[in-house]
Amino acid sequence: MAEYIKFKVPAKQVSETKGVAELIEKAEDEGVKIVWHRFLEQQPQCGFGILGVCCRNCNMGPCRIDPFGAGPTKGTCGADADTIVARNILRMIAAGAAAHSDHARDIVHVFKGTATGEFKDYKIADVQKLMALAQALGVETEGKDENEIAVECAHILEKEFGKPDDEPLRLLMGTAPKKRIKVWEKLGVLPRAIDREICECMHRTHIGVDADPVSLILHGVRTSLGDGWSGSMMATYLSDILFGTPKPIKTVANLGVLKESHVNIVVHGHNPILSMKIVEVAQSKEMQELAKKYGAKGVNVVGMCCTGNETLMRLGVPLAGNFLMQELAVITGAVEAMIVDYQCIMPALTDVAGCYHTKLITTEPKAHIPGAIHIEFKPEKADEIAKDIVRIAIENFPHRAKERVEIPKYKSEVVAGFSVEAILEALGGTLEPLINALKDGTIKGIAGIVGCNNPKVKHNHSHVIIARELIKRDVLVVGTGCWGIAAAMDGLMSPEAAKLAGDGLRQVCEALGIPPCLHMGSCVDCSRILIALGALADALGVDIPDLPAVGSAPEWMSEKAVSIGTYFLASGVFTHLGTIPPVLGSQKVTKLLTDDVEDIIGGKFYVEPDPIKAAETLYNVIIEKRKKLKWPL
Ligand code: SF4
Ligand code: MSK
Repeated sequence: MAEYIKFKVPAKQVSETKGVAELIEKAEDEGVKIVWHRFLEQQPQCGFGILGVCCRNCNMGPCRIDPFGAGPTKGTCGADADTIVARNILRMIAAGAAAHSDHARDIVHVFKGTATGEFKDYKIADVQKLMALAQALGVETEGKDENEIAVECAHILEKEFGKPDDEPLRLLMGTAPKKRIKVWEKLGVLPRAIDREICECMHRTHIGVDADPVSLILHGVRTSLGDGWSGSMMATYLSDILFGTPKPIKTVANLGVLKESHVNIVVHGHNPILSMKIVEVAQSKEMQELAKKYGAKGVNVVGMCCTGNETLMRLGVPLAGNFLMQELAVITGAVEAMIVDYQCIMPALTDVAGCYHTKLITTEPKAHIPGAIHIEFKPEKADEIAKDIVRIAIENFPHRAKERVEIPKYKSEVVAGFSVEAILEALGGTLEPLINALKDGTIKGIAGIVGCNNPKVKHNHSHVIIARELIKRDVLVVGTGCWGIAAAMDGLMSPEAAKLAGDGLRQVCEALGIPPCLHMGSCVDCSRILIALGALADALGVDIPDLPAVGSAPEWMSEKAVSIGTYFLASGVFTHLGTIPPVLGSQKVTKLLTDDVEDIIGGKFYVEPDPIKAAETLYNVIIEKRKKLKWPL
């Protein structure tokens, strides 16, 4: 139903990505509100919230602290700005770590059921990766078949969530570099169990428990480590075991991947368990033939956000866009069904889908959206459910209003699929060539760029500017999440983009036939970046903070990004944030996170909204690290 749009969006200015402006204009012409309109309606946003100084952790509140000291300096219970800001950040970390780790729990469930034979629609696709997992967990493999090994691994991983002892997480201990583990041990932040640390975040931030900002933030570090080195890590390992470890694969990205002649299905969310099945079923002869019966030329599945990254990395499924583009896909008028699992799915999608013929199908018991069709996913019936869903999409094709279809023509070539294993293979099976290129300065350093979109900043602008500026300076860029999609749509993930790199990086990329920006996967696959950094540090005999490596989340918005940023920092990485976190209401917390923490843990946050300045600083940090290693500049 058409809505009154009070504030028009300056469509040509809000995005770096081709095709976005024309669809925003289409939305306005058709009276459909999308994220940018709702964001404008929210202005001005609450200053207390922006500074992180509001608290509603109990019903004596809500309380807010006057940042200028003219009003109250303490909440009703006596909590000051430092306590409130630290508590709020800790709750963000808890939510982010919970999202990643609960995603992991779902995959452990399917992995275990596959190994025991309960879930017949899945199989162990990568035995080598299973063996690597067994080794990391200390599982004896001699004389056992792969299913026995998998069941043993699954039992250990299940316990990672809630084991009652104080032993550190097994997967972290088996994958993190020893030097890092020592630092965390000394600080007392080795995580014991994933759920326990998350639960303790909630306990500590309840009224009248932990009031010390340092102690609160340190527990945030502990919780985030449980996410990065165990929760997210196991999601990556198990997805690789079940669906194959990604290898370089060619495809295309941007809204132009939708096809006017086909039934279009968008898979959106984060978990690959159902989406991989949707792709498999949609490509079957049966479904392609059925589509023809309904007047289409076939079925076209495309990806959105991190579910899109998962199907991209392993099957080369084209990417339709990233976080801020989910509604735009529907606005093309060419999407028969959007199938969602969880995380980063805007509830507004039902309103937008209601303006077109698109069916929004939710599939997860923990993610319902009013107005959507809910078809609950069950791993024991994966193929059957996937078929039902694809059939609904096909049967919806005749309802498409052809005169309202407008698909932007843009799409860019992408080579994605750069797991650590794939990078090693491209290097000839050893890190040696990369280490030599780093040491002699052919490549100056490595930057991991990750994270979301945020309507507070120009869509995909900082993502691509920082990447372009860094590759120009011979910094190899790797990354995940919505950054990966932004870079893909900008053409930075095609081998031809090597010409945009400095001479050194260009030579390396051309010799190996790889792009200067490497797509490493979805949000949970930030764990791949951790593994790569750990392996490099070990090979050089140094610790991660010594490496000429930096991190950046230029347009982050989600609580998961707070957890990711924190475990990057805790892993010793200088980490840039391009949108401002809600900490400025406390000088103490701000200083702790952007300065003091570096001395104790090796990494810190650096906040800079300007992408050019940020890229310069990131490069300078790399140069400083090179100086300390006595490597040529
Ligand atoms: Fe206010 Fe303290 Fe309750 Fe927070 S916990 S709402 S600061 S009284
Ligand atoms: S999808 S968490 S908007 S990266 Fe992983 Fe994108 Fe951020 Fe969601």
